[in-house]
Amino acid sequence: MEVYSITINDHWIRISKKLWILLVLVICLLALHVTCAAKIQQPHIVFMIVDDLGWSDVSFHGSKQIPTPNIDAIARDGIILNNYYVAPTCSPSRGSLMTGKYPLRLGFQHEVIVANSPWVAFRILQGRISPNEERLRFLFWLLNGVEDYFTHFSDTTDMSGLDLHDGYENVWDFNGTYGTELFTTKAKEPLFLYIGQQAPHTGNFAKPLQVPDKYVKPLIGIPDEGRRNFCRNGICIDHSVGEIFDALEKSKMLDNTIFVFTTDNGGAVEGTDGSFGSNFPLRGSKYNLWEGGTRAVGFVWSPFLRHRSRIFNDLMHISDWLPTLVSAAAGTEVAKTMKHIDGVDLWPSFVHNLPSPRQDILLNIDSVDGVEGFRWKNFKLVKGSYYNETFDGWYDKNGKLIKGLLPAEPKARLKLYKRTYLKYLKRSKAARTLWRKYAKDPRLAISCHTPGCQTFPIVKCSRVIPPSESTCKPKEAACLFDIDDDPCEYFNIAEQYPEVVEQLQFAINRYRTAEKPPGGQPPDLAADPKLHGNVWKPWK
Ligand SMILES: [Ca+2]
Repeated sequence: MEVYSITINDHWIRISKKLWILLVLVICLLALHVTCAAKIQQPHIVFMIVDDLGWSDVSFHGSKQIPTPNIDAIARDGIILNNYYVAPTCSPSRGSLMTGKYPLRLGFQHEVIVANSPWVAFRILQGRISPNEERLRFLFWLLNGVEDYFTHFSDTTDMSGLDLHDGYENVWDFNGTYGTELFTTKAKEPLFLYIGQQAPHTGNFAKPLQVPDKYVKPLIGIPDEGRRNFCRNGICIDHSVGEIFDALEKSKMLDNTIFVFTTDNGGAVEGTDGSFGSNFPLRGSKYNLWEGGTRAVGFVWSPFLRHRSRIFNDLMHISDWLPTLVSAAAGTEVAKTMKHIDGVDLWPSFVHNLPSPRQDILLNIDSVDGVEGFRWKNFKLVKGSYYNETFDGWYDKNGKLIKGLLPAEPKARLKLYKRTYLKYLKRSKAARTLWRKYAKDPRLAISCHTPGCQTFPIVKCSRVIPPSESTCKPKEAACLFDIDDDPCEYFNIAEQYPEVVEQLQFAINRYRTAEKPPGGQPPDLAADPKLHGNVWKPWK
């Protein structure tokens, strides 16, 4: 099994590289072992993680601003993950993905690990992959969380330099090539393909939203310029998904492929980080534990999934991908041998339409900021608040703070949108591929295979937004919500269910001793690209 890794983003390359090596080696070795022993057919795994895509930044969640027909077509023919959680920022999510562990076990529970911060695993970049591991190929990647989409230079407050790499080589000759298209081109020869797309995260702070003119047309109806430009980034991602899906079919690999799509955290709202994501109607934003920060866009598609075109309402956490993909590649018995992880093998649930064995999720314990959260069945507990309660409110479809009553959508506009959307969906590359190959029409309704299941992955809440101060003061006491009945976290029910609060608090405390000291360190001036030929690279 050849292994490729494209673009590693968002301040975490030092640890991620090591962890990714571990992940792919584990999967490859286990898969190889079982293939030899039992002649199991190995799947191709295509794993795409996108950066800062919010709940309402895809049209299959109901967004009428970002048409994502390719993403929607595959999601609607696959399994849509409707109670799927990630960390509220990049480093912890990606750390969990690589290790199958909760971020607090990695020292990733507090803030992101920035590119010029010393990190013990950093030396892994210094050519530690031996010639015997040459089949483990790392192609294009970038080190920082932000960079120019065209020049591929990354700027921090005090430092600037090229941040585009092919293995251990610096890549200078793609100046002018748009980032999303560059990585898509590089991703067309997969077997085990990890694609960490740069978008829709903002570029450098001086020019955060960059997109070629050809993506401008479909979104001229969005009045807010920042949101409009952010949406164009979302269209780029959709285009990328369609291209890769098409390439899989042309390479005759689709029949044997598992395709995973996930975001790494909720959308950043109101211009935070220069971004204009939307998590509507969920509460909060990137950086916090409300649903808007942690309930993620995600789906899995594969011909191996016998009951497709359905919504998976059971709990899932990003740490589950490691044992789940090991299970898919090597069998459930091999996945069971993975010890000391928090992730749960969901492959049998996906393939056989079984309930998830996962009953709870530790959302985080950050002792530095005093923020913690836990989901158990339908209940969710949140305690503490980041950034002095700045992101504790509700934000509309443009990522703007909602005050009072939410305006209703004009009916005529909804009709027009529906007609246009169905056309987009039918004409998308992914839909045409699904029709040609499997006679599947993604415009058809999602089916239900279990009693009480949903057929539409759209969260709806009351138009009346309660004042957050009156319902929940998470800095003073833990708040409790029933997410099944109240997905928008309007109503704090901690006083009605003190025994549930106590039980969830007890569950959190069980993890407290596992919390490692946060790994982020102050920037090291020796990391300055000026000292290394204007390139972001290992400096120690
Ligand atoms: Ca992110």
